[in-house]
Amino acid sequence: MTPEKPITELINPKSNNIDVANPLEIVEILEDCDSEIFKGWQSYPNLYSERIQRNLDNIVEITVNILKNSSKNSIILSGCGTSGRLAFLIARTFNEKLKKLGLTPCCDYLIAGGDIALFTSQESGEDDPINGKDLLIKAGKGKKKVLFIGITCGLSAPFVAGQLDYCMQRLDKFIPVVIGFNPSALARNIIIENWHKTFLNVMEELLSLEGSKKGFIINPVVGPEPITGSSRMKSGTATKLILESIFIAALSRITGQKIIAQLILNSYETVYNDLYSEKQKISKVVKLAGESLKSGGSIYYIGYDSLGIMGMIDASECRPTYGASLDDVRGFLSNGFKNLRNKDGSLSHVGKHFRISIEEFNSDILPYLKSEDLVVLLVKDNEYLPDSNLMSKSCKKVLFVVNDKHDGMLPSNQDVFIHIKVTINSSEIIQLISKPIYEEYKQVYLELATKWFLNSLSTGAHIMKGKVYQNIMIDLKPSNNKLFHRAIHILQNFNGLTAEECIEYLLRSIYEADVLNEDQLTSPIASHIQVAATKNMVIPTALAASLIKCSIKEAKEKIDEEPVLRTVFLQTLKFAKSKYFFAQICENYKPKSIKMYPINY
Ligand code: F1P
Repeated sequence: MTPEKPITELINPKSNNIDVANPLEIVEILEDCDSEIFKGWQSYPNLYSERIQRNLDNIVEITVNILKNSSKNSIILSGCGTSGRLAFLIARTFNEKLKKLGLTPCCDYLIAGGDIALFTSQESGEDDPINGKDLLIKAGKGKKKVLFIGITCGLSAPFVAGQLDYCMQRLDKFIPVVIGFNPSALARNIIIENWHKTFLNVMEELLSLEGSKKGFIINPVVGPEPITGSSRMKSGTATKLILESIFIAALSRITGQKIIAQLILNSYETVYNDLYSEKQKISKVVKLAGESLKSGGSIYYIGYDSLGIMGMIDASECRPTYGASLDDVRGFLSNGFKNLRNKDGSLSHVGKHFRISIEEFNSDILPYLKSEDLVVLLVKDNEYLPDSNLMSKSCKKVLFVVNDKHDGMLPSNQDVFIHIKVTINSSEIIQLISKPIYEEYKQVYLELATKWFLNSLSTGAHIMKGKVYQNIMIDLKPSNNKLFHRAIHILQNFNGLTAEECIEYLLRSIYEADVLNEDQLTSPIASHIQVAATKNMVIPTALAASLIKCSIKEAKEKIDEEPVLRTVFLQTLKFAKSKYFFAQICENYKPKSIKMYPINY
C-alpha cells in the first residue's frame, strides 16, 4: 500500500530512539538506516530495480553521445540545497576528467540562490520555478543538445519543476531527467505559488516520455531519513552515487573500457562496510563533537581538495536542519575559492562565513581557538603538515585519514589528535570495476567515506546538544514552502491539534504575536517564510505555546530557561498530558477562523 506521505518525509522506525542513544548507538542507527540505500525499502523499487537500471543505462548512452560533441553540447545538473551542492561537486569532478581526456569540460551546475548557497542555506530561492527556468535558459544558450538532470530528493522543489517543465517544451534540444527518492505518485501535489502546475503534474508528463526515451525519472526508494526529512543524508548520498555511476560509466566507454552503472553502484557498498567498520572510533568523535556544541564551542572542518568540499557541504545544512548558527559548524578548504572553482569565483568579500581557505582559517579562527572547540582535519594519504600553531592550541583535534593503503604513513605529530583511519578495500572495488577505472576515480570513494563520517559527526553532535526529539528535527527553520509544511506536520505530530490550529501557532510564533492581524492571516506562505528566516526557535516556540496554552512571550521565556530543546519538549509534553491540562484546553480553546492552506507535501 502506498503511504499518503512521501517516503522522504516519513519517520524511520529504526531511528525512533536516536535522541536517547549513546554515541556508539547513534552511529549504529545511522549505519542501519544507510543500509537501506543499497537494500532498498519495503517492496518499493530500489537502486538495482530493473526500471531504474534500464533508465540509467539509457542515460549513460545519452551522456556518451553528448560528450562526443562536448564543445557544442552540455550537461546541466541542477538542484536546491544539498542537491544543488552535489550538482556542483559532480560537475566540478567530471569537468576535470573531461579536460584530462582532451574534451571540452561541458558539465554545468545550477543551484537555487546562486553560488552563495554552496555554503549557506538560501532556501527561499527553491520556491521559484520561473527563476529556475530563466537560469536554465541562460545556461543552455548556444548549446545544441543539453542533458538536463534536475535533483530534488523529495520530488518537490519548484525551482527544478520550472526547469523540467521548460525542457519538456523544448524536447528538440533538452533531454530532461529527474533524480528523487519517492514513487512518482508521491511527488508534491500542491500548486506552486505564482505558477500553474504542481510537481506531480510535471512528473506525470515526464513519465509519459520514458517510453520514447525522451525523458527519464530516476527515483529509487532508499527509505525514510534517519532524521525525519533530512534529505542531505541518505538521499544526498544516493544522489552522489547515481550521478557518479552515470558519469563513470559514460567516460569509461569513451576511453574504451566498458562498464555498466550497476557495477559502479555495487562498488560503493565496499565503502559502506569499510567506513562503518570504524564505528567505535567514529562514535568517539561524535562524543567529542557533541561536547563541543553543548559547551558553546564550534566545530571546524579543514579539508584538502574535494574532502574539504564535503566538509563545507555537511556544515551548510546544520543551520536549516538544527537551527544552528553559521559559526557552530564551518568548513574550510585548501586554497579556498581557487580550488573550489565555482562559477562566481571568490565570494570572500560577502562576509566572514565566506572566507573559506585554510589561510583564512589560520588568520580568522586559529588565534582564537578555545578548549571547547573541535578542529577536524580531513585528509587522504599523507598530505597534511600540521600547523605548529594548531598543535599548540588546547582545542580538541581529530585527524580523519581516508585512503586505500593499510600501511599508509600517518602525518607526524599525530599524537595530539584523536586519530581515525578508514581504509578502502580497493581490491574488492577493482574486482567489480577494474584497476584503471578505480585508479582514475578513487577520489569519489574517499569522498563517500568522508560524507558518511561527517553526517554521523554533525547529526550525532546536534542530537547530543538536544536539537532532536525522537528522530524529529524540532528546531528546523521553516524557510521555504516545503519546510513550512514540514513545520506544520511536526507541530501536529506532537500537539495533536488540527493543521489549521497548528498554522495559527506557527504564524503566531513567526510574527511574535498572540493575535494575528488581517495582513498576517492572509499573506501568502512566501511572505511568512521571509519573516521566519530572520527568526530563531520558531517551531519550539510555537510548540511550547500550543502545549502550554500560553502567550508567545511566555513560550519564549520557557525555552530560554532551558537551553536543551529536547528537555523543553519533554517537560511541555508531560505537562500537556496531564488530565487537568487537557480539560483546560477543551474548555478554553476556540480556534480563530484563519486562512486555510492545503496541507500536503
Ligand atoms: C532541497 C533542500 C534540502 C535541504 C532542506 C531544504 O531538497 O534544500 O537539501 O536539506 O530540506 O530542501 P530537495 O529538493 O532535494 O528535496
